[in-house]
Amino acid sequence: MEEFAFVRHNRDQPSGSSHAVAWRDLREWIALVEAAGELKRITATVDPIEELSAITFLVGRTAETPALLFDSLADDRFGMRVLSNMLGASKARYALAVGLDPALSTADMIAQTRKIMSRRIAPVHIDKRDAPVNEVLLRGEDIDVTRFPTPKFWPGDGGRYIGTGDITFTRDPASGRINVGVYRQMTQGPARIAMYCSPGKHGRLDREAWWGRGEPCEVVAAYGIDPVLFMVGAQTFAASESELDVAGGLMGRPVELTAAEYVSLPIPANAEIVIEGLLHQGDNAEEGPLGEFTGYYGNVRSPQPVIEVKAVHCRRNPIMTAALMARYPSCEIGAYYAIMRSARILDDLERIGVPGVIAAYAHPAAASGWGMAIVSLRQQYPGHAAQVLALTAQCPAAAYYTKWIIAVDEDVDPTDFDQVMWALSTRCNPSEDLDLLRNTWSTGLDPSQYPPEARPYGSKVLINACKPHRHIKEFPQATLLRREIYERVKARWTDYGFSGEAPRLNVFHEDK
Ligand SMILES: Cc1cc2nc3c(=O)[nH]c(=O)nc-3n(C[C@H](O)[C@H](O)[C@H](O)COP(=O)(O)O)c2cc1C
Ligand SMILES: [Mn+2]
Repeated sequence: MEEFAFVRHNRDQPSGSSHAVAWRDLREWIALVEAAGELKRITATVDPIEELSAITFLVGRTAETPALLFDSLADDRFGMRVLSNMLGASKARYALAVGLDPALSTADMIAQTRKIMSRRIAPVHIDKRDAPVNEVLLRGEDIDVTRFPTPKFWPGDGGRYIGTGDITFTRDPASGRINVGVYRQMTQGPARIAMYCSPGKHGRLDREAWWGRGEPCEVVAAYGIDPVLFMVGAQTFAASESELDVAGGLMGRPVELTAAEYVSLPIPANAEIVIEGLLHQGDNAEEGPLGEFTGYYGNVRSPQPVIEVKAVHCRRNPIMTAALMARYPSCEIGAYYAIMRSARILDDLERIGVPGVIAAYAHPAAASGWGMAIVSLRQQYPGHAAQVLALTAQCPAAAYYTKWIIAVDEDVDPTDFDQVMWALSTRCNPSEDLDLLRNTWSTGLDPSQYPPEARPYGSKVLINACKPHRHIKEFPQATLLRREIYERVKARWTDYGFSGEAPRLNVFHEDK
């Protein structure tokens, strides 16, 4: 296929570790997910204004949701394509992006993610002439980003959003660290794009540091990008750390960068669409609202800094990556986000040193993994569950937004909602087992509080759904199968006339 045929001189040998992922760029990853039956190509001409997002939303309501590649967009003079639902609710596409086995259970994927997310591999620089992103280069009068078939997602959105499934590079002027963040960007004019970066985000801290020196802030943004750079761009790492090194670690090989035309920042060499530009202090434009991951319109329209676009790089027939923000499971922030956030909660609890923690899950249906965290533990001493609840509630990975923190025993799998409901309904006595934390770290995007000014302060409920420790010895036995009987039934499964394999069990009856 022509679109997968671009070959660069030095791209055959994966450098770095032997765990390198089986793709080089977005196109190779698309080929991989297509071979796995995880891609749907839409050849009918689709309007990027509300129709593309409507299709993405509706496809995302069903259980198996493929990534969607829109080949033909109305009024497109650029031969552009749009990829939506890149990762979404699919654990398989996440696995294919980071080189894990798509058949792993969610709990095993979280455990594997902890390993690969702790690796760091620094990026490498390749020659401009070898960078696929330089197939097309536009400067000066030739730049007109309003010609791109950029989506408008929801009826109440403030405009067309070129940047949703994006990444943005900024540099800390003091340390030189390059940050990668996913920040929404609304098209304003041929060479003007407004960017919303909320307080405390590293892109915003970098911008303020440059302005503090009286200089404009250089920006590089990619609007068609591979899934790993997109995923790490949307995770919070230490302000001093570059997400480029984390992306290298996840891929098992370095991110490839190349020199830009105008700014001193590098650009991602294998991206589909990249802009270079400057943020000038005081140059603002009205931005927002945008339908958000909460399933509501978030911030009101407000003036936000504008990127003055100095250069556009793209591949021929570039693929824009567009992230629909909506209620789960139609939201781009889905399985991958839940897995990564859960991995980081477990990392935090391990660092603190609390014993007995088995597993954790931040289910994506809870406002894209932000609303709830469930942790399982093997209770070892009085107050153990209360300790795990309090530490989970305020550990860096879980503190933001999370309203519901639930502790369950080791026989309950936090990734299985049916089991969690069972524990809540049989081991939790609300008058004894609920505690509240008030004035906690939250966000203006949580619509549940009034007046809206109160919203940055949240509250949390700690729910102990473990067996009551005081009565743990006399607590009734759960009805479980005897292991020998289970093994026998499993071995004879097809003799009974059932197809496939017997369901997996990992807890069994023990004689008291
Ligand atoms: C699709 C998507 C859109 C996002 N939009 C924004 C945004 O407009 N502004 C913002 O501050 N954060 C946004 N985020 C969250 C940030 O990407 C996230 O907080 C990330 O940690 C920011 O990087 P930083 O920690 O290096 O600042 C978005 C995340 C995703 C996945
Ligand atoms: Mn960062």
